[in-house]
Amino acid sequence: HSTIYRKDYQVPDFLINELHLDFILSDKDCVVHAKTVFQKNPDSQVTSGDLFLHGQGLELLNIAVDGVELSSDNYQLTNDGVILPGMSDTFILDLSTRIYPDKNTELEGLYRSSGNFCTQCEAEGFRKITYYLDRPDVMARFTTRIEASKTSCPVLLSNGNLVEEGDLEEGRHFVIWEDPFPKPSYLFALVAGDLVSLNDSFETMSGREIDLKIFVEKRNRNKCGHAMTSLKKSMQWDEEKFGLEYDLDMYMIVAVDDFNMGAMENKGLNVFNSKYVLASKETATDQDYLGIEGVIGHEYFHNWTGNRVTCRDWFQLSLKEGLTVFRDQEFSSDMNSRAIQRIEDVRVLRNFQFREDAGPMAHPVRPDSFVEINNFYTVTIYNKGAEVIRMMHTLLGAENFRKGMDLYFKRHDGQAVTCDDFVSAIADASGVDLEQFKLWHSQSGTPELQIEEHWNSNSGEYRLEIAQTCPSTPGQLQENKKAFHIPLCFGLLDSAGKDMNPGKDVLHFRSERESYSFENLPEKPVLSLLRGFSAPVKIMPWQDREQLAFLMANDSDPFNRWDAAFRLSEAVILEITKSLQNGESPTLDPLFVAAVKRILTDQRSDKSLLGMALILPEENYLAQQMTVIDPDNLHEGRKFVRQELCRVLHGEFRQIWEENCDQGEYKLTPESMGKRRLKNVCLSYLLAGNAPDQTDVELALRQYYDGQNMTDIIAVLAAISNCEIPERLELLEHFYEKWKDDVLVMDKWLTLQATSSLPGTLASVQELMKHPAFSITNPNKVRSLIGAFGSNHVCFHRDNGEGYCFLAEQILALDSRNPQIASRLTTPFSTWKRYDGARQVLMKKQLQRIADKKGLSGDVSEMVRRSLH
Ligand code: BAL
Ligand code: ZN
Repeated sequence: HSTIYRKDYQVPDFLINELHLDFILSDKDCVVHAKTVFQKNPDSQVTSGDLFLHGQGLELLNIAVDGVELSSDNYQLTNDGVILPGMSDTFILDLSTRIYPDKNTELEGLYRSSGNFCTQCEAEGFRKITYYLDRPDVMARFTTRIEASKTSCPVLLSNGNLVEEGDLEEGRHFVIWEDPFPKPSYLFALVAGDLVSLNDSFETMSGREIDLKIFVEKRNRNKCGHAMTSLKKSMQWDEEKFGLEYDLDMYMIVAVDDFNMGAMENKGLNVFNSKYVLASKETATDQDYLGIEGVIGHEYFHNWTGNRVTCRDWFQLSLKEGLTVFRDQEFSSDMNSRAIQRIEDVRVLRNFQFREDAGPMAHPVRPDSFVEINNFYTVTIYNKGAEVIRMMHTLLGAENFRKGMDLYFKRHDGQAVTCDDFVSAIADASGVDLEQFKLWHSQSGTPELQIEEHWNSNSGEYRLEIAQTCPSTPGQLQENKKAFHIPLCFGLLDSAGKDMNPGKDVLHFRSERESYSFENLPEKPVLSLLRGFSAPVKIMPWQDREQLAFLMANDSDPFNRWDAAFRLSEAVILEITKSLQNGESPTLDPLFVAAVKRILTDQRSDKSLLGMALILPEENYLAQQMTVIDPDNLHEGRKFVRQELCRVLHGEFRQIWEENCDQGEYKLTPESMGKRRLKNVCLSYLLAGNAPDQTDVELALRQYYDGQNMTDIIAVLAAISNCEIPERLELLEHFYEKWKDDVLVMDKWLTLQATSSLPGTLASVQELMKHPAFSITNPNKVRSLIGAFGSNHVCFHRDNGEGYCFLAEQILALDSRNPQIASRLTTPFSTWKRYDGARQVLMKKQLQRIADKKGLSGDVSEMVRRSLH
């Protein structure tokens, strides 16, 4: 498995104008004819005329150049493609290959899901369909003919517009699709099967009528309404916010159950994991509804940021992913609650991206090298990439940012470009200097800020000293890193909680150390720093608990009110954990209890925000804050805090639950979702103990059995899942019987059991591996059971090492079947050096065991080798 470097990029030697594909589908195989029109790239320096085409796992049937069939001495097959020597400047290549979609377990290329044919080509799946220049900077016009049996595949779809269809002999039929927009091969898609569609239409801002179709299996037809509504909202939003209109006559979405990713933005024909399409209030939670809206938006927004303007090479992946995540976050903020969206996005960043940045997989938003590109569809490329775009938005302001986007499309429509091209367009349109800012693309790691405050009560001068450092990351030493340009949104609060500095609210922090003075202040301010989380940085704790409690109650920035609660909880839990480690009996800080009580008695604020403020930081996050991670005491510490809060504030939790328990009709408004969130957080506190009050258990059972929507029902199961009481199994059994035929609901059932903190969890996960509700061939099931167990901090890290052994076994078993999914499962091992010596030995042993497997995939090999290095 070799490493590919960004610095080695070379333009392609040949370009492709047109590609005519013909798929002959049958139950046993698929024959693919590809007619490709090549021309020498005038920009290429290479003169030999040798052409290399990518190809993997293909059975080559024949190959002809300009109509003349080649004998096998005229080309050379290699492990990863074919070499055609001495080609002329223009020629037509005719290729036939045979592939076996039924045997494709990797779910990359052409495969079958529930009997239906579908494709996944990003990043390098097209080479599993035919020999081709499978790289994003080769953009061609595709025509796709598909033929298949009318009974098993009544629906035949590909990119673009349908231009012809008809019947053939022996019960077969064909279609021809033409995509007028040149595209890279990773955006190709084909779907063939027995599907029904929900149809609708959208009138664009220029008055064009677009047909919208969502294809699903017949039984799911009544669960597509929310996806369709989300699609129309996305189309409208992109017109209003960015002036971007849809460009084909039809927009199609297909939902399949077996999918490695969340969804895929193929031109005009998105293929989705059914998890991000199907919803009804009985089967989907509020979170699911929001997830669907976000992902539908994300794939739709790719039509401009990704498809019309694409990436030059895969090192530039964040060009389209960071930007498109930023766009979907903004869309969701406009559709729902901006503050809640921001909090959720920052939780993902802190829990997962900061952890990635601190471990062996740390890489810049624009990486310099990789072995397997599939390993680089990461939280860094996506979510930190989005933060980088968000910072540019902050630095420029909305109006200038829009000008920058307009210039980007004007310059680069129809091209394959780089992250630098994007920054240049933004800088040129706004006149803002972004040279230093570009370090966010090239330097990996999370910057750390140190804060010092100085107050002179005589002169009324408040001085803020800020220093930045960025720890060493693979290939980048701390001492060689340069200072980032960090936009710091902030406020200074007076003792009544009012902002003292309205107007001046962004500090441009650009050197290693800077000092900012504020004069003539009537009193010492309380600093609200990094409002809205204006940069993806870590601030070393510097405020005392009184200040945090004050910010929780008073900050005008809702994100920072929540963040103050988060930081206060973090400090409290880590302190309790330390006292447990020292064998002391812990006590809960009354200041913290009072702050939580204030939340519970706050009648004015947004309920969703109050609910959010009550959710304690996750163990996986808190672990990252410890010098040597101690999973057991951390778990006990966090549990102690929850139980103590429940004991001291029991009446308050009960009251809030009661006030919000009767909801009436299920609505997806921020208010309704907020009520459910607050009520269900309170429920989780009521059941925080191993053996909760029987009256609280009864109240939970009432919510479960009377529940009219999945949000409320799952909340009960989640809350009870850590209690050692018979009702836990009673509900799990009841839930299974009720929902066993719904695969997506069964995913939730698996996850509830895999994430329980009870000691028998690993044993029940092992039992569930044999259960009919589980299937090792389905990525959602693997993520829901095995992946969820890997994120169960206390159970995965049990000191007997059985969790490690189990996960390693599953990775090894999955490696040959589906390397992408196997590779994702390695994440919990990546932080092994952060644990105590005994656990390090146990984890390292399992990593080594995986690394030693003969024929290990490049995907898994890259992950374990980086970890072991
Ligand atoms: N491009 C892969 C799936 C997505 O990010 O939309
Ligand atoms: Zn994307």
